[in-house]
Amino acid sequence: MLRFFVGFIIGLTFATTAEAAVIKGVVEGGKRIKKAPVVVYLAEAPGEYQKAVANPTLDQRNMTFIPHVLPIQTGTTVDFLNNDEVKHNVFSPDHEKYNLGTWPKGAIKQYTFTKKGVYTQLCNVHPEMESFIVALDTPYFALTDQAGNFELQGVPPGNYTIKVWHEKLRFKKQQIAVSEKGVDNLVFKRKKRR
Ligand SMILES: [Cu+2]
Repeated sequence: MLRFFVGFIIGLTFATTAEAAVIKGVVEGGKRIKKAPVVVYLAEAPGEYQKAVANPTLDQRNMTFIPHVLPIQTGTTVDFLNNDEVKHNVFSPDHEKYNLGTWPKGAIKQYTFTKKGVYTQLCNVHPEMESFIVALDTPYFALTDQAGNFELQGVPPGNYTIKVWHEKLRFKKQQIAVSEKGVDNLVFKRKKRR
């Protein structure tokens, strides 16, 4: 009985590890990716996954939104924090559109993103301020580093459409088969202009 039980536990542990593959690759976007990172994500994935527990923060500091690109899972509430001595505003002209108002240093406003899509973040006090919140249907997304490298972790094996979002550049989506061993060296190339 004990042996059976130990075997069962080992089996469970193995099953858990086997369910989490890693997808690694690079987005070839050159210098533009240094300035603005790329979001790499699985458009759809089966099963139920946990919602994000902690609220990510979109900071307003030194007259800039930080981070410049914030990928989130739909259902996530984002904290908008003003860290500057001046008042900032936050509004988005995209999708259901919102204007969270204008508030002073140290104050936080919140918004919950229920629909997928790209939401441009703007400040009506400082027109040069701009950033992007990218709301996605799955928790499987990652930002590239400055060289364009990315790593999607905890992906269950299966067949997926993997996509890339950048504020200026366009890339071809890809169909991939993910095994327990994961995927290495996935390369995204820019779409050719017509
Ligand atoms: Cu501002």
